[in-house]
Amino acid sequence: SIPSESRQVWQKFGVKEFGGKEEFQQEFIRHVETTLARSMYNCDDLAAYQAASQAIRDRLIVAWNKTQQKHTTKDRKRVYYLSLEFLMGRAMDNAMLNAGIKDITKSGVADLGFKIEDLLEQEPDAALGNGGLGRLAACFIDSIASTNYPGWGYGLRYQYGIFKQRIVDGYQVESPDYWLTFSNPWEIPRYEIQIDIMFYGYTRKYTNDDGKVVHVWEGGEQVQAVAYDVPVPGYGTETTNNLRLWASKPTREFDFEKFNAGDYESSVRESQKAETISAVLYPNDNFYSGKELRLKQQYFWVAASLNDIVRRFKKTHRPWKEFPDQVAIQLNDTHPTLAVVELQRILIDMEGVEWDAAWNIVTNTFGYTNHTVLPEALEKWPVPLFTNLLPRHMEIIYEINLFFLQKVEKMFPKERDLLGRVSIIEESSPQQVRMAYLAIIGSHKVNGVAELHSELIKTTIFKDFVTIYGPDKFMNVTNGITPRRWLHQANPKLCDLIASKVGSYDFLKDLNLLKKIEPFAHDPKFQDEWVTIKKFNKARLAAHIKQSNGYDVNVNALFDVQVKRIHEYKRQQMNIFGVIHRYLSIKAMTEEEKKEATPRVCIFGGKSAPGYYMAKTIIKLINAVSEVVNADTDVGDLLKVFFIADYNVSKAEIIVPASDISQHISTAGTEASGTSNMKFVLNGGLILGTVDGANIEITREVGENNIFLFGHLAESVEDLRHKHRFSDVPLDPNLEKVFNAIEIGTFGDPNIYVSLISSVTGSDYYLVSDDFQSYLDAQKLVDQDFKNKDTWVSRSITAVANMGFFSSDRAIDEYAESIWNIEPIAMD
Ligand code: H53
Repeated sequence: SIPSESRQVWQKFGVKEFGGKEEFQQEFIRHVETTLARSMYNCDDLAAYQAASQAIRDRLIVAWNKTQQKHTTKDRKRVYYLSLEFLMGRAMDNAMLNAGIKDITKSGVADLGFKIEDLLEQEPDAALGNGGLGRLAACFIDSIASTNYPGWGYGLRYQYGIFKQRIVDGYQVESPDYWLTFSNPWEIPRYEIQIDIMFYGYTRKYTNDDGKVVHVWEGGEQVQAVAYDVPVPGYGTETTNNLRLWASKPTREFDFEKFNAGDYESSVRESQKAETISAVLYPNDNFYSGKELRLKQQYFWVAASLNDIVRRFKKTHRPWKEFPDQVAIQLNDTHPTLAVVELQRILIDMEGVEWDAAWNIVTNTFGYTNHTVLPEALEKWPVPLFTNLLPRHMEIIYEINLFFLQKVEKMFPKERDLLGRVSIIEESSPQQVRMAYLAIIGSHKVNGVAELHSELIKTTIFKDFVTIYGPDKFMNVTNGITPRRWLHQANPKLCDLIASKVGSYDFLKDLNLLKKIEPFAHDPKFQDEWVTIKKFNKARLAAHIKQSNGYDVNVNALFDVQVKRIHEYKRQQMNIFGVIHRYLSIKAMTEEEKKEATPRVCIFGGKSAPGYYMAKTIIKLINAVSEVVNADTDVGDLLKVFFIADYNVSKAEIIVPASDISQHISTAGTEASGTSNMKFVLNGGLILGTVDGANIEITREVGENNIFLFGHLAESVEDLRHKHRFSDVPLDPNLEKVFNAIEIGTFGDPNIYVSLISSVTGSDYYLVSDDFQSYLDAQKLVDQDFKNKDTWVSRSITAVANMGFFSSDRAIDEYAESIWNIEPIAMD
């Protein structure tokens, strides 16, 4: 370290955070002229965005350094959030807001000849996630920083994020998302942090001089993990946490021999193979696909992260048993479950800790969040594949399983089937490693993400584990969203209006303060302003639709939105069948009836997994209906249908504030929580939804008059499915009309939709027919209620006023208190 006599010089010239506009401008120009080697004569929007983000980034780094120093000297327990996805979206606007420099940068760039909005548009989304799970991780790290908790995120630095979606001839076409073309100003490469990671090889054991059996894993392939740090600034605090993303590189010695022998090509090929590990995000949401490269990604990321965490702990020279007092690790779904095994391996094989003591440390360190009950999403790795890639880990899993099953047998000696049911190894052919069971056994707490979901996991997929561990190990933490991005950034005008009544912007930190607008729900002036802002947001979306889909839309129509990943369980098919039903009804209307009808704009958006045939067919149908309906002059303004291509975080920021109604209509019991439901209501839209996931708690908070619920309840789903399987359930008559229209070719070649229709006329696993009438009834109510403008707007205001509970700050406080046992560290 630096000798004390030199420190003065360091301190004298230490970089300070810029405070005012001029300092920002100075930094901006310095970056244009030096970092980018340009000048005022060739500085376009892209260069200006880059210079501005460099200046802002420098400021974040100063705060980041202070925070990390503070956290290190305070020496308190930290949380590490392990997530294979962080769906961050754009960083610049968020960084300006959280750092409190939005106004100075805005007017700063204006003086220099730029519009801040144009610069913000230059930034590509950091789209390192698929959907809800990845976006939740992004909201959570924002909240961890904003509430001053010491915490890091660990993930993978994919070179390709979620694919870009285009619509060609009504079909989804994917193209790669190479988001790093112009380099990424928001990351700090840490080339000095390199960690060797091994795959394959073999295990061997021997007895050492002390008579102890030692296990070694050797002879495998090595790759290197390099760290890239992304500063995560908290809102209204100096706390700036870290998101560390790992990239894979070939090791220095990589195929040195081949290279030396002149076999350059195959040497280079091998080294490229190392880089593919972190190259691309798997594009499945809520679906497990057992690819070896995916397991490699998981181990690569988990091993690098644990090596890093352990190294940091060892610097404190504490005894191992204190590890859980310093470190909490949260497993975001089962993707990082290998961390349980890797920590046990480090402790017993590398650090010489006894098995039981090590296992105690492990289980006290980890918490596991389950995000789904869908069977097709649960990870199960084939034992042969696993054994080949990670032979030592497989041995350790067998041991963990053995000790666990011995314990269960002792507790329930008469329950012969129980052991097979809870075993980590499924006795199929080939055998499979059940990752969720491993995560439960390796953690001290298991949580679901909304009340219904947390009850469901206790009574269905993890029932036996509740019997074994008792109910206290299982809990609920209802998801939340960050009001910084999903209110301030997406809807600045609404934010200003709310602030005028709350008296400050403090609701961005304490969302319960929204309650203060409730008294104005019936205030005509406030209502007027509320409606004007909604119109403004609808016009903004209309402009986007004009640009992307080429149509003018009527901003006075009811904007009805369903944007999320396309999945049968989310039932976009039910929505589009409902749209067809509406279309047929309009076609049958008299002119008089048409005058009474409520005009609608139905907006869809979302990506399908590239290999998901049924989801792709649903997208095709939406586009086919859109084409027919929008061109039908009989219909006019009464109905318009749009599919907005390439739905992502930045588009959500435009779409969400513009909705009057958004649809969250999953089959009851299938959507663990949903988080876009929260975003829409927070922005003054009402929900049309099923009694599922967080819709239930939203209803509790905003009141059942302020939400449109319909459909069967989760408790009836099994019975209904049973009926479909074992008897002839008649198809809903309105749905039958819809299917007839499709089958006679109203929307083009009916052959395309045969399997989609028979998925409903057959077993109807997602109960589309069972819920269809109830769905249409709810839609009818929406049409009627929307005509009564005064009540509609007061419901919208009341709903927003009661959304405080859904801040991710609240969710993080609950995790911190009941799972992580960590406390905030104030930055004074
Ligand atoms: O996680 C969200 C939930 C949502 C759930 C989603 C999710 C994924 O996006 C991917 C995999 C998975 O197991 C779950 O579907 O209901 O809101 C965050 O908890």
